Amino acid sequence: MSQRTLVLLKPDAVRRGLVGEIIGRIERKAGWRITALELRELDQETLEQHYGEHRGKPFYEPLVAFMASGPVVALVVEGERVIEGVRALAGPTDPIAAAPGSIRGDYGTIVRENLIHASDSEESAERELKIFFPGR
Ligand code: YYY
Ligand code: MG
Repeated sequence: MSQRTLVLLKPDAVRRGLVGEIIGRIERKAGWRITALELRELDQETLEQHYGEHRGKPFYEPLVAFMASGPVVALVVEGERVIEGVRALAGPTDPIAAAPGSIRGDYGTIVRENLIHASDSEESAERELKIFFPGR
């Protein structure tokens, strides 16, 4: 089942020079394709839409501030079961709990600075792709 997902390489990944490494892992999965890619800074409105489900939680304000602290790389990735697949490559939210071999497990220590966002369902992917790549 071919799908599309939104991936964000967060400001920590860009600052630490891990963009090539992370994109390389995605590219090497057989049959997946990057169909859009852009370095950009995220404004408050975009972040409020993107992370709206977390508004009111204790980590929300620092999360939004972190996501606005530098450029991110936004990608559209297409391919077989790519929504579940990129989530598996990323690993769970807490990088210390994430298994070695996953992106978060290999490079992260802090929950907020966990390197990568990936849509978590078909519904989220559709909603998030509209925010970041309207008209695609
Ligand atoms: O989908 P995923 O990114 O794995 O986690 P979410 O539960 O949707 O949280 C979004 C984002 O918020 C997470 O990637 C880091 C941050 N965060 C946090 O800073 N502290 C928490 N306790 C939970 C999440
Ligand atoms: Mg999430």
